[in-house]
Amino acid sequence: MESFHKLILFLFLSIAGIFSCNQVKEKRVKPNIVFIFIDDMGWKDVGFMGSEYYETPHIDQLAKKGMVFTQAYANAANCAPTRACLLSGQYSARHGVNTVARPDRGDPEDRRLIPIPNSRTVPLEHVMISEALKPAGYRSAAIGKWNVGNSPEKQGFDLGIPGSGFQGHFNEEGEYLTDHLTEKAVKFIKENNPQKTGNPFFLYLAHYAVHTPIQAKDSLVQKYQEKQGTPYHNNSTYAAMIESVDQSVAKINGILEELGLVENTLLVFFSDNGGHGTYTSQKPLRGGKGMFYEGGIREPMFAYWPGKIKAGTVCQEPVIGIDFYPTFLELSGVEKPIGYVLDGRSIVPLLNGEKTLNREALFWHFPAYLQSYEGMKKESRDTLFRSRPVSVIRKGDWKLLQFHEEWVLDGGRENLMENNAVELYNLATDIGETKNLSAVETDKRDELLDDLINWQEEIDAPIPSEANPKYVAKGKGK
Ligand SMILES: [Ca+2]
Repeated sequence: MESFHKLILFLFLSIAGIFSCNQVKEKRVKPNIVFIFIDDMGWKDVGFMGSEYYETPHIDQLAKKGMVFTQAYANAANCAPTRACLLSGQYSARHGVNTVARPDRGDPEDRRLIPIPNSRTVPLEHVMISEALKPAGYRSAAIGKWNVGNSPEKQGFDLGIPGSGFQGHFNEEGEYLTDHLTEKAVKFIKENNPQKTGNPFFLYLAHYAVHTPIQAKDSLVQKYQEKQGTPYHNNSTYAAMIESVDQSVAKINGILEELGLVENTLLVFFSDNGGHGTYTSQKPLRGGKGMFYEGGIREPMFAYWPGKIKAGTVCQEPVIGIDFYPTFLELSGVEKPIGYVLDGRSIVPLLNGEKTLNREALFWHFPAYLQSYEGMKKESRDTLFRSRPVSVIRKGDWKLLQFHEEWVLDGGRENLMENNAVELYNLATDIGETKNLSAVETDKRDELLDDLINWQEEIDAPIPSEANPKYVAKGKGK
């Protein structure tokens, strides 16, 4: 009799075990995704990347309990294209959002080429990540800055909450935009708690911080006014803006903890381009927002998912904004939309502890002009522009920049030793891009150039090639 009871108990426990295992499995197949996207935050603008002035204790804590990426790249050096690429999973050449607003910034007399017309909108036929996640039942919200035309709702988000009613970072009631968006995000998480809805959620929280205008809450600014800055970080208002971002991350993680969701939620922290050179510095990287040197495109990033991503890990593999789309698809178990091209790679193997994706190369293409401004002139290629039309390849430790003005107008490949059309850097030994090796490492230069030109042809990247009749040769401000 006793053994019969034991048998029944054993069977009961087995069935319960199988059931609960399946539940765990089922849950893990479709994790919640929280993507926290900061605007214009530079590579060194957080404690976990080494700032000794800005204070980001909550961000640092999560970074430490997750995986830090030291070579995470934005797809562009400014807002709109980087967002368009990330949300569509495609390089700029496919959707045409190459820059912010006009492609012909700066003085017409200083531009040697006619830039490629820019699109301000990702066309609706491009399937954004929010749409692609729908078959897996995701409830999704885009909260904050959008910047890619149409509306989030037209691109598959269930909810879009812009930062309307704010002039700069405050509204008439004195509410601070970062706090406002955080509250909306917390509300979304509460209302879409999968334990109640049965559906996972995808939160795309795109802060307007720490973009200009540099404005912060007085209560935080004072603390930094009293604190000794460093040669590179010393703007008290900018520091206070960053601290508000830190508080936002703390609140988002706080609600996930309160609701018991952290173990089934991937939280990613990322920025859209380099920091603004007037207010912060990416040193030892060269340059900042608007440039295709590392300071303009390398971003602070961590991924946090307790129990899934090993705590205290650092990933040095280069990753890029277009990788999030296939990453989220893989985690949610959804197939890529039929016939849709994705240019990125899933970083799930990296999150699982693998060291490399064995990817051939990363690319950037910028067929436009971005004028310079005070604070950035020292580190750009010339003092008039942060960027002139340029294409870039990163392959292994090497990075090559191809400057289209010299390429198109000064004899291209045949004249490389004289025309200064390419720059080549070894990032392993020269992270600050100080030594142009294009005239020395000619084999490596040619290899990267071949790859870059092949890629341009494959993706049909539009190359500015028409000389600007308004151009006046008066030196390039070098
Ligand atoms: Ca930006």
